[in-house]
This record gives sequence, C-alpha cells and structure tokens, in this order.
Amino acid sequence: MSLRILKPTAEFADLLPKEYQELVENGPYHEQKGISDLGTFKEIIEEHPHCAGCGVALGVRLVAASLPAPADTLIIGTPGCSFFGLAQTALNYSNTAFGNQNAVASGLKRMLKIRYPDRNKDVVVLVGDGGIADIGLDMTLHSWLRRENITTIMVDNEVYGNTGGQESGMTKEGQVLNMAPEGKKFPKIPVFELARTSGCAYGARVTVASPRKIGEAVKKAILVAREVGPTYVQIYTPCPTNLKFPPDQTVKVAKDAEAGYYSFEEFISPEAQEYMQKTTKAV
Ligand SMILES: Cc1ncc(C[n+]2csc(CCOP(=O)(O)OP(=O)(O)O)c2C)c(N)n1
Ligand SMILES: [Mg+2]
Repeated sequence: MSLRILKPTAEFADLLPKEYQELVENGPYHEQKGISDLGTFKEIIEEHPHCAGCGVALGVRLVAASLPAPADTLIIGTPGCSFFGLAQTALNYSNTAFGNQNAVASGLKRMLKIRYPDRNKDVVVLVGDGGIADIGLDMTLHSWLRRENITTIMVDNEVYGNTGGQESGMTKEGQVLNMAPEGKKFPKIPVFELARTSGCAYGARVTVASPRKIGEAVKKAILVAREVGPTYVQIYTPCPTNLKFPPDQTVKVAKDAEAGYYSFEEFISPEAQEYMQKTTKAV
C-alpha cells in the first residue's frame, strides 16, 4: 500500500508552492516517524497562518509526528486555531460545524469499520478547548458514554483564540482576556476527570513542554481506541497572543504549568492495560 496521501495532479505538480512540494515529498507518512525524528521531515508548512510562538501549532506538529499510522488516520477538526494548522499538514482531514466533531467522528468511525472490515482506520478528533468544553461538550461526553472507538485530543490554549479572546470553559478562574475584561468567574471545567468517569479507557494530560510524553500518550490513546474504547489526550498549548506573554516563552509557560496545575497525569482501564501489554509483546 502506498503511504502517499497527497497526490497533486501531474499537470499542476510543479506549479505548487515549494513548501507544498516539500510536504508531498517529505510528509510524515512516507515511513514510520516519531517525535524524536521531528525536524527531519515535513509535518506542517512553515508558512502556516498561526501567530509567532503559537502553542496550538506546536501541539498540532507534535500530534502529527506521533500518529502510529498516519496514512490510515482520519483527523476530524472544528473551527478554531487548530484547523488552520491542520489544513497545512498532509493528513487526511475533515472539518465539522463547531462543536459537532465527536458526533461526526463517531459516524465516520462506524462507516470506516463497515467499509474496511479487514483494515484498521484510526479516527482522531483534534480540536480546541472551546470546541470540546463548551459547544461540543454534550457530543463529546455522549461519544464517550457510547464507548465509540475514537481518540479525542484537546489543544487547550485556555481561550477562544480564533475569535479574538473570549473566555472558554477551560480558561483559568480570574484570567483577564480581551473579551473577558473582568476576569473569568468560574474554574476550568474538569474535562480530564469527566473523561475518566464517562467511559474513556485511556486518558493523559500533558503539555507542549514534554514532546516525548505527548508522543507516548498519543500513540497509546490511538492504539487503545482501536480495540478497547474511547480515549482522551489533553495538551496544554499556551497562546502568547491572548494570554499576553512574549512569543518565545511558550515552552517555558507550559513547563511552569506542568510543575503546577497542569501536571502530567494518566489513567488506563484494566482492559486497556491488558490490551497494551498484549500489543507491546506482539510487536
Ligand atoms: C456554531 C458556531 N459558533 C461559533 C463559531 C465561531 N467560532 C469559531 S472558532 C471559535 C472559538 C474556538 O475556540 P477554541 O475551540 O478554544 O479554539 P482556538 O481558536 O482557541 O484554538 C468560535 C466561537 C462558529 N464557527 N460556529
Ligand atoms: Mg482555545
């Protein structure tokens, strides 16, 4: 099977901007790549439209580099800063109406199981904190309660970045934003805890300051979702533009958070644990 996802029409191939030609020639899917190979292949075009120091763009790069089977992965996005980045990767990608991502992903996963009974297809939701914790919360929780075989990844920049800085359910209590001038009045919604109690078989809370942990968490989450049930990875991807810190401090801000309220945490159900042991032994 060819791992090529992007196939430009032959007549137009040399008209593609150079960056896209590089993506076609050197995307993450040509051979098995991982987090430690970052920088040696093209996972997103450099001229993506994100702000300098964007934590979400870094989160998208790290997830793209962590997919266990990129050519057989369907990424589901929704409006937000992440979907700009995703459109600049060479991954199979579909957008949805804001908040509908887990409902759409559930249907597509079921359809792919029927269409390809002998071949695994990973369905991965990759969207912002507003998309999951606010408008999409009901559809997210219900996909977990129904035990859909999908992975949900939140890129949590603690704000509606894309629309200029409104508070989201994941914004920290007291945080002042462009469009929350008096500060947020209630704490972060505990989506990670909700994942644990609503049926996810594996969950991890990580930050962009720990790429290796992201690599391991994303791989485990996708493998467990294939056989056991829904999984969730929550990545802290701080936003310099809206949280108003200098753009060269993104990783430091994430590291400081990791030492405090955004500490690394993981849970795994006994069934998923057993499956992971079998899978690792078989490899
Ligand atoms: C139904 C609907 N409501 C509102 C919007 C406007 N909208 C687009 S992106 C967005 C916020 C995205 O915030 P988040 O999910 O945190 O992503 P970020 O931009 O921070 O990465 C909103 C409210 C929309 N596109 N569709
Ligand atoms: Mg956000």
